[in-house]
Amino acid sequence: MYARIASAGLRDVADKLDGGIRLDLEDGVRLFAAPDLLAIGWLANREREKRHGGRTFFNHNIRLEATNVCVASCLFCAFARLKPGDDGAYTMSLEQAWNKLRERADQPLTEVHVVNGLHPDLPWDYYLEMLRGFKRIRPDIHLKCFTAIEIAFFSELYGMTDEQVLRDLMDAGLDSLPGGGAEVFSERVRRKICHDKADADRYLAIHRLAHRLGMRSNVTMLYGHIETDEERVDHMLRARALQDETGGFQAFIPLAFHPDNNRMEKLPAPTAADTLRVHAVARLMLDNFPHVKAFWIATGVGVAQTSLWFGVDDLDGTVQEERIYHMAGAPTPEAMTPAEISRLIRISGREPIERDTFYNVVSQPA
Ligand code: V47
Repeated sequence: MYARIASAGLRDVADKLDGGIRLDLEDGVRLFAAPDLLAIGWLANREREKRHGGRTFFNHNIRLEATNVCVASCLFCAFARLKPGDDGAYTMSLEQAWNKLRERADQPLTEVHVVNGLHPDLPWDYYLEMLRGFKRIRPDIHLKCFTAIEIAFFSELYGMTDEQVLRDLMDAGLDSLPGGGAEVFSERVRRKICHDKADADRYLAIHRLAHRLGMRSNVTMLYGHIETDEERVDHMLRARALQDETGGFQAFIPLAFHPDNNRMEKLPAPTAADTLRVHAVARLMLDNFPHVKAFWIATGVGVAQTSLWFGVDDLDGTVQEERIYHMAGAPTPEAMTPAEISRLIRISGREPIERDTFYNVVSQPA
């Protein structure tokens, strides 16, 4: 393989990785430009196996989107509706939200992942009470809720500091933050695709604060639209720099852009080859991130399986009732059982491990 790495023009990158020397912006851009995808996959797989061997993580979770009313106007979004009465707009009552958990009393779920629109007129107590209710129904459930964009929005809407917002939510039961809303950190890209929500510095500042308050979080990257290779690598490097400071990130999650029913629908969806490359480059650049996750809803199941040989060690979870991707045209199922995910991992030649949100082993399916 070393001959192949050399003929791919990546000998010096392999040498850096062997010597424990960090890759820089220029290395990352070259990894995106080099034609030999398998050489890059091989390098990323080596890093993955160094950390995790063949172990591949997933969790038994549900997704809840309590409202799609959203004052932001992200061009890529097919989920949001601007005002409460608009066609297709919905906001769950607290009872409806809690019922999503009550209905699954028979499932050994370990996590609820909540992502909402930025609703302009719900009371602060709606969110606090939602979390308290989930913990009343299932005291042991992990609540991974609200992107940093939602946290920034709450601070402005309710006139609080980010720290007050996070502390109130933690008191009500919040356990960690998901990685959504990061999109691409580049100011140029944000101006074009999501100009009216928190910028990259604010996003990262909220994660820094969450880590300081003792929470863990993830960070995503929405790829395959107007961003350049350099902007992808810059995004990874900004996440890596914060991880150097805090160590609070668990997973980096590239999210494949889905072009249906949104204002960027003229763009093609990213190819499978690009998806594999993005995950592989993330594994190579992000030497301080324990996990690289492929969100199977976004990548498609087959590509997610293949990605397990391109640097990925985590497939998110069972998910259930995902709306953001399905409204943007995702053809994947809306849920998988733990047995189905385990089988998909196993037939990819990897070892399935059911984890909790902190990557503690819950079970090792046969
Ligand atoms: O922030 C919205 C993305 C994200 C589209 O932290 C789209 O464990 C593609 O962040 N095409 C929400 N992407 C989902 C998310 C996530 C998913 C899985 C695990 C975790 C985690 C977080 O979905 C949004 C946005 O970047 N998104 N619309 C679209 N048309």
